[in-house]
Amino acid sequence: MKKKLIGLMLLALVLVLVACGGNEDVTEIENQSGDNVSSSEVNLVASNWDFDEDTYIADAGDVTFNLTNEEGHHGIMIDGTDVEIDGEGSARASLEPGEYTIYCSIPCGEGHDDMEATLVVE
Ligand SMILES: [Cu+2]
Repeated sequence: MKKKLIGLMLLALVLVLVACGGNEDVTEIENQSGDNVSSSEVNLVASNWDFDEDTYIADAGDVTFNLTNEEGHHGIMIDGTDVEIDGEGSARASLEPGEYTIYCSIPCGEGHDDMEATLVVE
């Protein structure tokens, strides 16, 4: 993870030196590394009876999950992982690339069974 970041920084530095005055390239690299940092964190917002996204995407490795309840009282558990949050809070796990299913972990009412989302770890 850190090696990747250092690699990106070196690449950005080389591009800055090579493309002297080419501002567009520099901006692109900055955006790229910004995305990489933020995708190790997954923010979920639960309401009655849905999550705010159908699919969440994260980088393989350590991923932090943050759950907020916008409406109702919900939790999450993620199939094949130790991740479980009851109500609001955070959990962290080291994840291999793959596709996982996120479920609501709290019987929250009539739409509980529909509360599913997909997590894609790349
Ligand atoms: Cu539920």
